Amino acid sequence: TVTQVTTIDRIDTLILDIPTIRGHVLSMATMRTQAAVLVRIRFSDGSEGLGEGTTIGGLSYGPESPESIRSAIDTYLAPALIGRAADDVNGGVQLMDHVARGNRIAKTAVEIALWDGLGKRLGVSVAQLFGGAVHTRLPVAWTLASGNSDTDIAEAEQMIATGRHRIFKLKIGKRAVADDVAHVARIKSALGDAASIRVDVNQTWTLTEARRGLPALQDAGCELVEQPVAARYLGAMAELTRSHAIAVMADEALGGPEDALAVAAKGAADVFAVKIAQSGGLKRAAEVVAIGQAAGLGLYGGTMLETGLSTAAALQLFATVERLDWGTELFGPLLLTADILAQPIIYRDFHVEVPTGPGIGATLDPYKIEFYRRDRAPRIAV
Ligand code: MUC
Ligand code: MG
Repeated sequence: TVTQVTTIDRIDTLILDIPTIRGHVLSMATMRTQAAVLVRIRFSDGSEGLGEGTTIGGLSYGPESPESIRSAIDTYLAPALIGRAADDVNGGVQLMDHVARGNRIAKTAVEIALWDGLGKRLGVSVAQLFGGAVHTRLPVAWTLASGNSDTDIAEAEQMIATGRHRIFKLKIGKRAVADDVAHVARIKSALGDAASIRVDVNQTWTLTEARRGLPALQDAGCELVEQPVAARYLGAMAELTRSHAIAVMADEALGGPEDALAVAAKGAADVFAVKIAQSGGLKRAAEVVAIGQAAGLGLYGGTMLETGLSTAAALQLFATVERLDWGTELFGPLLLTADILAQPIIYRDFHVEVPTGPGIGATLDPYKIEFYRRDRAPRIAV
């Protein structure tokens, strides 16, 4: 008998534009919509795998845009993968690294679809493929970024009252350091011990500003500062990590395991914000986690503000991690006006639940995809 090897038959991509529930004011951009690149892989046995790649604020966050993610997949990654053995995810990841440098978000979207397909064919979750989940749910933070302190306080109070979130990340770095610190102090004193307050500067401060900012944030009751200075200033990050009790978290500095090793070796952070997309996929993110663990650093499950699809994928991996001391921020679907999953991710009791079911545990709502796809046909004939 001849056993037929299942192969990768087709890889399709599309971009969805989904409005956010409010303006999301970051130091580098204000988001009013999120663009998600969806990947669907069809395999020769009829099975399918889904993946997603997003960035933040178009090109303002990093070197990949939704359009570049899509074109890297369509033009380079997909043609290299078509016809290959479906189950050989590691071989596929290695091949993508061979045919394209960088382009981590594009690779992530494809890799997730490969894992999803493999899990579905085997009837197991992706967490199972990574050795098994050790958590069924994880703590989940919310980002306060309306641009207004009073609005942020009201939003946080509602989140606490409804049992949704009690960990808050404040986006700062747009205004003068003293103004930002005053904003953080106001929010912390309004919420008190009911909330954990952290900030993300998204690389905006100079070292001089950070030297003033960190102790002031600490005095205001803020527990952690994420990426206070530019990602490439590891020396500055190391000084800040060494000099202040407030935790310093690396985010943009972590483009995969090689960066993770450099940050750890230089003592340039107390905590890793592990993002599957920034790492270059689930496997690379697992390697970033391993380096953080080996270095004795804290871990945090980061987001690129994905829809439920890649949020589900991230949950599959983070569910396998022994300790995420700083929790997660996998709230992406909640920032969007529409959930594209047939069964939305569940947020309850200050936690996000790890989806069960084969693969990444997510199924799309076809009507939402049709509605939000960028290239949809006009609804009304003109
Ligand atoms: C970032 O830099 O961490 C994650 C949450 C959020 O609100 O924005 C992001 C990006
Ligand atoms: Mg960040």
